[in-house]
Amino acid sequence: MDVSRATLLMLLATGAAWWAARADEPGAAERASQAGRAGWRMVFKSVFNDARQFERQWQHSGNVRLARGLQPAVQLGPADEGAAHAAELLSRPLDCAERPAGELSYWLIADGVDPGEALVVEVLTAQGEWTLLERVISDGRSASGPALHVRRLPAEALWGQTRVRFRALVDDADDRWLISRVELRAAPREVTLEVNVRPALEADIQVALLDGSEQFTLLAPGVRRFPAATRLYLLAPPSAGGLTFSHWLIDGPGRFESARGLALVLARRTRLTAVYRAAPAGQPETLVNVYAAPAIEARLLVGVGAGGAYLPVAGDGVLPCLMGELLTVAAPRRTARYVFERWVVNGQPLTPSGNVLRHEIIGTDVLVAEYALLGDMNDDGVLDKYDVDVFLLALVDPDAYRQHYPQLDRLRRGDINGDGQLDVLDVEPFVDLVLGG
Ligand SMILES: [Ca+2]
Ligand SMILES: [Ca+2]
Ligand SMILES: [Ca+2]
Repeated sequence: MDVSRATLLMLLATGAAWWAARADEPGAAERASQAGRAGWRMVFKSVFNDARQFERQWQHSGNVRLARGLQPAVQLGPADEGAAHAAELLSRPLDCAERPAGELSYWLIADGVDPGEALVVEVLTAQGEWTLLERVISDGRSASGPALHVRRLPAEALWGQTRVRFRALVDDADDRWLISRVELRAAPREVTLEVNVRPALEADIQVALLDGSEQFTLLAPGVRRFPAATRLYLLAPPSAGGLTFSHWLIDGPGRFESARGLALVLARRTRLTAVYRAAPAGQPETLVNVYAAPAIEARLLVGVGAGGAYLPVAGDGVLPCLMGELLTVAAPRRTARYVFERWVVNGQPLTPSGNVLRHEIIGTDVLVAEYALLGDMNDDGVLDKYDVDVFLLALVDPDAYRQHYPQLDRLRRGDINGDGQLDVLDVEPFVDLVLGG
């Protein structure tokens, strides 16, 4: 008994040093589990430092008790008075419903356990069966510290009442399995988006995630699952099967949206229908050309309708539209090298011109976002040594600059670091730009 106690203390001391070294960091289990899995949420966490919480979180049978080391743990075993028995630790039901993936992690020390003896880790499936996650077999050697175990849950365990079970056959007075920090994490809940077309047609719906992470074409009728609370923008084609877009129906006949572009947050299962009808007079399909000149590093954003959501389009976007439709196009105010100057609509410069353009389609329209080179203070289209004196003029004598270049906005061109001021802090980035250009 004493020997085993000494072994245990030594192991715990080793483990404590190990834990202490990581005390200020996020848990290693956390890091291991979250690597490349942004947005995963904790479903269950047990750290075994509170007896009442332990009894709420777990059922147990056999010799199972909390262990007071520096790192709190739960201990399966030893065999009381040498009587072999099954020690079992069973979590309360855990809700993993609608989670696309899940993962169990825990830390384990096998102390005094004979070679070949095993700890069995299982989860309860929706069919009511226990499925093996891991069988940890002791090699009989002393561990140098707790070891992290991470296991993916099988799909059958992703339901509303799953449970985690640890069990071991304990047959000696010094057998101890020490488990600490049990965590179950899962990917965010998913909800279903169903997109239909009326009458029964096929249509390519453009879909963009509003966080900018993804853009794709969904063939409707079609179904796709997304993490709950995903913000989406959908754009129906202007025509399908010889018919013209009329409106969107959202979750049945209750709500509708007349613009082809539809922004929504997926809070729950959602059904959308794109409704098409015979083309009304004066609303034929047309092509609209939207691009930036010169081509900038960033994308323009095009919204169809008055809604505030946009579909990113590449530098030379040709967009099928309907006559009379309202487009909202947002050009980035600036990029690392360029600054927005004005919109030119069908050859006509708009002055003054904000970077967000609202335009009603009147034909085969061409919408151009014109950009100037950041730091091109004399407006000759190049960035070179001839801009240096002019930059200094704009910096020290704004009135004189205005007299020389009445058509130019000194702040837009000269605020190189983008802090809203043209001042000495822009000198160094300006020099970098000139040398780099
Ligand atoms: Ca044993
Ligand atoms: Ca210049
Ligand atoms: Ca500045």
